[in-house]
Amino acid sequence: MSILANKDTRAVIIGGIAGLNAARRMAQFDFLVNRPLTVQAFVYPPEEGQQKEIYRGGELKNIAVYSSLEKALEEHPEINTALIYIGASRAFQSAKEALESKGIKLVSMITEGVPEKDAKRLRKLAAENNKLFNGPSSIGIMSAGECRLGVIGGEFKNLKLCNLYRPGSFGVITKSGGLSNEAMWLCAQNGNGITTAVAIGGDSFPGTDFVTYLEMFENDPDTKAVVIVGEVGGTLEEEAADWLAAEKRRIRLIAAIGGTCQEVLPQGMKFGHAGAKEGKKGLGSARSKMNALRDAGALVPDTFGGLSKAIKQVYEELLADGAIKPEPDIDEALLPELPLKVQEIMKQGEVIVEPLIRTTISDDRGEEPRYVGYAASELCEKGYGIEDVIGLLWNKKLPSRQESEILKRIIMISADHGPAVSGAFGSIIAACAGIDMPQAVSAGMTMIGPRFGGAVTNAGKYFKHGVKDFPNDIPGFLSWMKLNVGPVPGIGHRVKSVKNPDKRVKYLVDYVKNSTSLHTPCLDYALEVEKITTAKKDNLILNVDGTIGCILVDLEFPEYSLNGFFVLARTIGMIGHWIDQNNQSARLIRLYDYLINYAVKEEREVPERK
Ligand code: Q5B
Repeated sequence: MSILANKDTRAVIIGGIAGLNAARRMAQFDFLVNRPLTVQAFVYPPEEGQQKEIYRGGELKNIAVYSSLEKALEEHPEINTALIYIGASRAFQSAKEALESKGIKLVSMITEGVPEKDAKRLRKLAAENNKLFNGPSSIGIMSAGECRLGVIGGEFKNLKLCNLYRPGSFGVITKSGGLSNEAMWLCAQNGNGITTAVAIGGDSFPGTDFVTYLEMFENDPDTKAVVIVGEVGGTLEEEAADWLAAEKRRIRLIAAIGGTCQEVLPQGMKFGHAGAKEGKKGLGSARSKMNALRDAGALVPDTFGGLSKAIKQVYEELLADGAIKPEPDIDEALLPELPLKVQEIMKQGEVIVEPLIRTTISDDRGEEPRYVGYAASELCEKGYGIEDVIGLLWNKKLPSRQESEILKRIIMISADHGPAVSGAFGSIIAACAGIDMPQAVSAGMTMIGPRFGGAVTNAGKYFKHGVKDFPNDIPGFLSWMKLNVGPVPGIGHRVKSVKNPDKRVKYLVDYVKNSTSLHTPCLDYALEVEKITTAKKDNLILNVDGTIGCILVDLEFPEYSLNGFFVLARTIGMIGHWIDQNNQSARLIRLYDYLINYAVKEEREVPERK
């Protein structure tokens, strides 16, 4: 058996991230002793509605966060314990609510810095409601083989080393969290382990005293002895001594008291815990506590170092009396192990995981992104530009200076073409409808397709095909296109024509051909095609998509990357249009009737339904 917590304990944690960490530690213990999750719910208003992920071994559980204790208890009536992990300013109110809640029997608080008057009020409230309030400043409660409340016990391997997977015969009561772990370890090494260990917290006015817990241990037949780790300050140890002396007790009492060093230090000095301070005239000194406990019949070693020996002595006496039987040896290898994370197993070379995706262009696992191996900041420092990053990420090659200049011009020249074109118009309508930037720009983006802007890839593809399969036969190429594809991508424009040439096209062609040494078979072929198509119709010029597509093919960019240049460049323009409309606080657009040809039926009567 155990006191305070057992396999039926179900807890709510009131608090944020620290509470989540505690819940994760508690779930490790649940896994070790093969019990259902202890933590059933969180209460933390800022994260209401969230689900917190907790692993019980390899099993993933989602624990709901509620805005109030009332709501948590409504959904989880099985909760009987509350752990307070919230800041000092709200700890009192949370603990009060928990103590006043019907189903909750035990409230344990880790919060430090709770005002003494509040701690006293909570203690009183607990007594009035016939409940237990443990803490403040308590690391928690551990019932071996049954339940862990809080982070008490430390990491998983420590739980095993302290035999906490099964009950022993020693109860533990400490003020200090750290020493509760130490005491559990000593009970495992020198005895057969613990039934329950309670850290009551080191404040001056703990919610529950030693005597209350001693009474509980006395009534727990499995607890044969209790280890108290006390310290200078307060009267809890003296009260424990009085309790022990008052009548014949079933349990043996071992007590280690910290703070005898006070004897060589200035009087009245305060130690680590808020309550660890000797009173006036040596009241509450470690020495007086030790004497009182010894006089009452407790086994009290001179120093903490003597605690091992004392526990061993009592354990052997209990064995000799037949009060306890030696625990059968447990094969540690049979105890569950926390599942390793995939990364850890991979490191050990024991598993091969097939990657879900493969990347060949960038890597962010170091201090900064590397594009095809080159650190982004180094590219900046060495004077490279956005066009070089494009070369790396889209073509896995660092362009030459001449190639970069061409790419830069392509982007600059196609960044925008006024508000009338499909893409910009789409973004403008969206902006006027109050749509946010990413969605408004996407509205424009959806326009990019075979007729508008999205002909770059296919222009590159088919002109390349022409160069290869119809090198000296442009009419043959055009017939093949008509038969197999339709309009030649990259040829034709809605408003540009031989008489109204597209200056952008002219500029790009001139620049590439006259200012660079790029070999341009694809562009040359397209210009020959243009001669034939414009002879048929004035507007069937090599358009901006076609020109860009051919130049990019000549720059050896992958075919399917080519539309990316129009997409990228035009994103700049569409963002500009969105900002522009917003700057003007533009109003919602509705088409005027005169812009619509209503080619519809005359108004008529709806026939009766048959
Ligand atoms: N015909 C661009 O057409 C447009 C023909 C053709 C043979 C062709 C059309 C087309 C291929 C796709 C393309 C990119 C839809 C254009 C761009 C960016 C922009 C936009 C901006 C910017 C225009 C009339 C007659 C018909 C057709 C024939 C047309 N195209 N024949 N090959 N390629 N091109 N798109 O004027 O005998 O009368 O039946 O699909 O490259 O988007 O500024 O606005 O920067 O924003 O509406 O520059 O050319 O003509 O389709 O009514 O055809 O010409 O067979 O002949 P239109 P349609 P017929 S650049």
